[in-house]
This record gives sequence, structure tokens and C-alpha cells, in this order.
Amino acid sequence: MNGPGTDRSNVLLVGLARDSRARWAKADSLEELAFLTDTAGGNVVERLIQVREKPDPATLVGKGMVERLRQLCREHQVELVIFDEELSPTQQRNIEEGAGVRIIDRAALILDIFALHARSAEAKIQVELAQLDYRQSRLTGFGVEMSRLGGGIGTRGPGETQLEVDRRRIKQRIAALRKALGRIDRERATQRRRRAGLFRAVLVGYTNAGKSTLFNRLTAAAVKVSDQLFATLDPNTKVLDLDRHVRVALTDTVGFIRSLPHQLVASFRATLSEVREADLLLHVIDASDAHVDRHVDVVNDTIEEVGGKGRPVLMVFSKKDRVFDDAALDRLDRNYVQAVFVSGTSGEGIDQLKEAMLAMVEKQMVTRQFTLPASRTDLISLVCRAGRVLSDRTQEDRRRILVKGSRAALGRARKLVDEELGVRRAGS
Ligand SMILES: Nc1nc2c(ncn2[C@@H]2O[C@H](COP(=O)(O)OP(=O)(O)OP(=O)(O)O)[C@@H](O)[C@H]2O)c(=O)[nH]1
Ligand SMILES: [Mg+2]
Repeated sequence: MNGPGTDRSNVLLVGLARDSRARWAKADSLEELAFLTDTAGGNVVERLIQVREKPDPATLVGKGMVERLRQLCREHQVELVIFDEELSPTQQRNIEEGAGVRIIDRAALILDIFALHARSAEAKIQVELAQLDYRQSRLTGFGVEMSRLGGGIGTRGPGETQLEVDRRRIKQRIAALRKALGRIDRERATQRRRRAGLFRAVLVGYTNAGKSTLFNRLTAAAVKVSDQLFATLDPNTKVLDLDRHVRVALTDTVGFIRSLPHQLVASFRATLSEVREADLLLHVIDASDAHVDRHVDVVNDTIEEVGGKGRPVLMVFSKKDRVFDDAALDRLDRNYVQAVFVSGTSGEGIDQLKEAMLAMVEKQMVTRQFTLPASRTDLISLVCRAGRVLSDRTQEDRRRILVKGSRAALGRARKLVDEELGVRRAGS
């Protein structure tokens, strides 16, 4: 697909609805698909919804629709048709042959946007892994089909050999990428060790919800903000002082979307580990969006999928400045208990958000004592930054420090100190 700055290729969107009632939801889904297409650099010329009780196994939509696609594509010089539904490799091939135009599905489009937006080595590797995984599953599907048909005319010859070569190449590349990712993973683990004593808050939410805007507002960072889907792929972490004694490591990360290809979820495991290991999730929701409840469900499901279930959550409604209907805000306030309303752009509600975060941290405050060799200034400073130092006494070559801080951060500080000093605890 064409990148920004070049001529945008014409694209046609297609969706399938089970019955006329499902048509509305499908229209919404195509609206989002159009936004995705726009982000990927395509120009949507037409959207088509077919109402059909059962999908056609060969072409998903009916034969008549495939013929209509052929005509429309010729008429509007359309180079690509994007289906909102997942297409099997065979369906994709059949429609391509019937309509005489390139066909992709929603998952492939999202993969394309991720590839377009990947900047860091880590993001690039993760995206390529997801793409290879996607391609591999398609090749496998093809192979399975071939063997089910039992070979014969039309399945022999170099075609099959090429398939084997493709498979082997993909496997080799996947192995190399996994190795590279492992190295980056270890680097990240080292960085995280340095932040062991800090409370970890992570911004999560639907793509375009306003996470990066909020992150910049809270930490005075300059992360790229844009009215595109998946502008952020790389996690960014900055330290934020909630008050004189409570410091939080705040992370902004990749957004979620309905039907996020599972290959992406799998290959972004490293990036999403931030969600798994968070002490607090700030669930950011665009209050001005018409689909708040649906987006909340998608985000909750994705949090669960990446292993973040059970983490404490604070609901944060963003873009408050765009909601002019007070009744709408009241409804959200009633439906979502203990939610905070903010505007990342105007700064409204940011103080309340910080107070709410502080309250969440204070809920799990504990006091812990650390005894450290006076020579280990690295560990001493890590422990002292983990919270409020209540007392600090030196006895010979030891420092005895009493700190009040969050259970999570002090627990991690303890683990790190023990590892560094080679302490073996009973039961560990
Ligand atoms: N009016 C208004 N617009 C906002 C606010 N917060 C964010 N936006 C706009 O919403 C769009 C998305 O903002 P981002 O901060 O990039 O959203 P994100 O959640 O980080 O998005 P991704 O990284 O793409 O998942 C941008 O055009 C922002 O300018 C807000 O409080 N008020
Ligand atoms: Mg962002």
C-alpha cells in the first residue's frame, strides 16, 4: 500500500452481516476499518455490506457480490479490496480470481499498519515475526488442503517444492528473529531491574484513546501523538512524582483494537509484558467516542489475553473537552465507578488523576526494613528512592534503613537486594 505523501490507492471495503439487524454493528465496524485504511494510506471509495445468513464457504460473500466487486473495481480504478471478516487462504484466492483485484482481510491490514509504524529494532522484529507467522499459517493451510485433495493433476511439479522452500525460509527467519528478540528482552529486563523500587503504572486502552497525550501531559515527555491508529508501538517509560515520597514509573504502550491479530499479541509479548507486570493499569477511554462500552470490553479482553487479569485498574476517561453533553458524562460516571475524567490536551482533571493514582498506591503502603552493606551505594539509593525513608542508621559497615512504600515496589526491591547480596531465604 502507498505510504503517506504518495498517491493514495483506491480501496473498497466489504463486510458481511448475518441479518438486517446486524447491519448497524457492521456499518460501525466498517467505519473503523475505513479509519484503519486511511492510517495505512488508502483512499476508501466505497463500502459494501452484504446481508447473508450463512457465508459462502468458497468466497465468503455470494457469487453475485464477487461479480459486483469486479465491476465496481473497474469503474473506480480500485486496486485493493479489504474484507472486515477473516478470510481463509482459499477464500482469498477465490475472490481474487473472481473479482480480478487484490484482496486482504482486517488482520492483514492491521499488520500492515504495524509494519508502517514500527521504528525501534524491537518493534520491527516483533512486527516481522507476526507477519511471518501470519504467512506461515496461510502456507500451512494451503498445504493441508493440497494433501486432503490427495495431490494429482494441478498439484504436482515445482509449485509444491516452492512451498517447501518458502516454509523452510520462513522457519529459519523466525528462529533468527526470536534470537534477536531474546537479546533485546534481556536488555529490557536489566532496565527494569533499575526501576525495581518504583511503583509501576501502565497506560492501556483502545488505539487512539489519548494515551500518549496523557503520558506527555503527566511526565512532560514528547511522545508522538497523532490522529492515526497505532501511532505508538514502542513502550516509553518515565518517572513521575505523585508527591514528595511517591514516585511512579509510568509506561505508555501499544493500543488495542477489536480483532487484534493473535499473531501480533503473541509477538508483542515483550512489549506487553509491561501490562502483565504492572502494579496499576490506567485504562484510558475516549469519552467522546460513541462506542465506549464496546471499547472497554475489547480492552478488558485483551488485558486478560496478555496475562494482566487481576491487576488493579483505574478507569480514566479522556478527551473530556470534546464532550458537550453533560448527561453523557453523568451516564459514564454512574456506569463506571471510581472513574476519573480528564483532558490530556487542556490539562483539565490531571490533578484529580494524580490524586486517584496516589490513593491507589497508598492503599497498598507497607513499611519494610533493609540492612545493606554501607559500600553498596547502588542498593542504598534504590531502596531510599522506593518510598519514604522513616529511619536510616549506620552500624559499623551496615546501613539499616526503614522505608515506607508500596508493597509491590518494596517487594521487588527486596528481591533484587537479596539476589545482589546472594541471600537465600527459607522457601525460595
Ligand atoms: N480534544 C482532545 N483530543 C485529544 C485528547 N487526547 C488526545 N487527543 C487526540 O486524539 C488523537 C490520539 O491521541 P494519542 O495520544 O496519540 O492516542 P493514543 O491512545 O496514544 O493512540 P495510539 O498510540 O495510536 O494507540 C490525537 O489526535 C490527539 O490529539 C484530549 O484530551 N482532547
Ligand atoms: Mg500512543
